[in-house]
Amino acid sequence: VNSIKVFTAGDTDDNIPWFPMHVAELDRFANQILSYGSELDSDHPGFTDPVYRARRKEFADIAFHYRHVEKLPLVEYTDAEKATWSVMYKKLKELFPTHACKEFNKVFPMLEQHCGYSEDNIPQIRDISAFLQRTTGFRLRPVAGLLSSRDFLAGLAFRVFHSTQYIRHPSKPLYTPEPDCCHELIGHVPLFADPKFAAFSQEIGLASLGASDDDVKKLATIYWFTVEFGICRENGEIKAYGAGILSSFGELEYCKSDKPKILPFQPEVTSVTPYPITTYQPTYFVTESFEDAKRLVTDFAKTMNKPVQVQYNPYTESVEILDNI
Ligand code: NLE
Ligand code: FE2
Repeated sequence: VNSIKVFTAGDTDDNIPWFPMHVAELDRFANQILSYGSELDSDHPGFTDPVYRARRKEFADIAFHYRHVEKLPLVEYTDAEKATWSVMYKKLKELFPTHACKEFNKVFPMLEQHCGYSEDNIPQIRDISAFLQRTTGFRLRPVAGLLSSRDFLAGLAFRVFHSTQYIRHPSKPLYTPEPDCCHELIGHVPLFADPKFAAFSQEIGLASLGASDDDVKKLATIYWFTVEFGICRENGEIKAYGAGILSSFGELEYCKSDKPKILPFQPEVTSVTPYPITTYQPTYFVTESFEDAKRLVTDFAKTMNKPVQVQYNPYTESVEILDNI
């Protein structure tokens, strides 16, 4: 029998890593980013572009100061930014019918209808988040830079997706190793409107709460090979559902070529497979269905030996710790 004990933040045992208990506690992550979104590496295409760098700082500052109680920030994009979006959008749209999974292709027209998706408009996270809340309860919040895997995955437990708002540098529209609004809004958002995919994503997040560093790393790798770079088969044909593929014209074509290695999604294997972050993936894992993938993650989480088991309560928007008696 499971009885439910309601904890508040900081109440958990000292040897369990801290995790948010209520969705508003995700605010704590807003200011603990690993690198601020405006600090570009020397090999970044925007490194020597002062206009781009200043813009990145504006976006980072908006996210740094955002709090859960506030309305999501609206952004006015410049003509140059819209032009980059437009290039991406048109090219990707050509490939979606043949290269994206059916769940993606079902949602995409709804986003065009309800959320301002079009080749001349970069949609606003405020509108998208409202749409997602009505469909699966997912929502977006802006993020100022790179979060730790632990913090990022914890968001998913609450059906919250941390989303960047800036756009990639115009010199490299068809592939960037870094997430940007094209990647988040075109790659991730459509699938978060699918109930089964939403449940699968949340499952990874719930498994991460209170997990050891080692287990968080494994879950982050599972996240990478599914939510970011997952593929599936439809009538024997490879289709992409991972956001990192769906937002990159180059990788979307590549994933269906004979170059990558394709293996079945198996958490024990997938969670320890190394991957590059700045090139196309040499290996993809195929999932049978989102329900099946969720079941595999649930089973995998049971082998993790976590000190606490949690469940999400959508009425209170909090997680509850289950006491096994
Ligand atoms: N490579 C992807 C793109 O160009 O949109 C972004 C991947 C972010 C993990
Ligand atoms: Fe992503």
